[in-house]
Amino acid sequence: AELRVAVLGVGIMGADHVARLHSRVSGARVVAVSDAAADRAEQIAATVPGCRVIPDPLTAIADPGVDAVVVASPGRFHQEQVLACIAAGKPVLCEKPLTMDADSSLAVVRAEDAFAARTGRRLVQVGFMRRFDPEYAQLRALIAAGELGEPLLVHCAHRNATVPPHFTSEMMISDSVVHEADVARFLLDEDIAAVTVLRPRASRHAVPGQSDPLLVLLETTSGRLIDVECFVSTGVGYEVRTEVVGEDGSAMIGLDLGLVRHAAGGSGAARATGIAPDFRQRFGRAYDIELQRWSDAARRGGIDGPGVWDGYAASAVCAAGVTALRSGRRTETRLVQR
Ligand code: ISE
Repeated sequence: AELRVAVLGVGIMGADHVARLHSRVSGARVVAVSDAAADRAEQIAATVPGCRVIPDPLTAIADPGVDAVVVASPGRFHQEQVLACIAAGKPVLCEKPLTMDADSSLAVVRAEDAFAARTGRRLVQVGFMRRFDPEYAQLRALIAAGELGEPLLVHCAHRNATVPPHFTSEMMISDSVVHEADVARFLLDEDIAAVTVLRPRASRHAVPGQSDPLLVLLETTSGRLIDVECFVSTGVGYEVRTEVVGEDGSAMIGLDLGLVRHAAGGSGAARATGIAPDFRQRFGRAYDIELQRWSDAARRGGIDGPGVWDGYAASAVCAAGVTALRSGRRTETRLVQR
């Protein structure tokens, strides 16, 4: 039978997932949407025949006509909504971050562990879509096959053209660098032990009072280093690059072929240089693969991708990152024993 999906939160990402589930994912149907903005919910529901608006997200989760849930609401609502999905025994794809801090992520880990102990099934997948991007998968396979020798360093650039005016430097860590926190764990198969954040001179395009760009240094448990340039007001486009440097070679993904210089100046420049305007284009294929695999797994009652532990580990890195940002000091990550 078709998977009947409720999408909670239909902002940029949620609306994109509704369109994806409707037109590109097979075996799934969006039957309900929910959003704090009623007019937005109506507008998105109208794009899918038979899709209802259920204003209260917890009512949508409990609805007997809903088999599985996509959580794309603002991060502060994730914990309550994901816990409700676990209580209802419904598979959920939760956009990153899993929750707003490490303790609340750990609470979700424990709730899902209890469910898994009873049923043998995992219910919560976290929306780290880069794991489904063919280039990232290729890079991981290259490392795993030993083709680069021992990986030693990872250089990352994470740039957005613009972010909304409420986007703080803390959010640069917890909403943006959270992806690199997961990518580092995914590529290197180990945890992040410490975080340091440097604040270079701010761009004049930075949200007033915020430090943009940031330079974030992640240290893995075995002593590998990952540097992340996070710059969210470049005016150029969406640039996400990752280069792994190993003992026997290096490999880089996310390059726009044939380009040397990227000038600011709006969409024209971005289009001329082949840079994606935002994550929906750059990771469109990754999202399609992610949602198809999630939906196939959800029809069998489970998940197929990064789970709550990955969400918790990333939350713990971001918590250390926010402390490091505020204090200017190297901050160790605190993870409970798995
Ligand atoms: C956004 O929430 C994302 O997840 C994007 O991938 C990231 O590039 C952006 O900085 C975030 O705001």
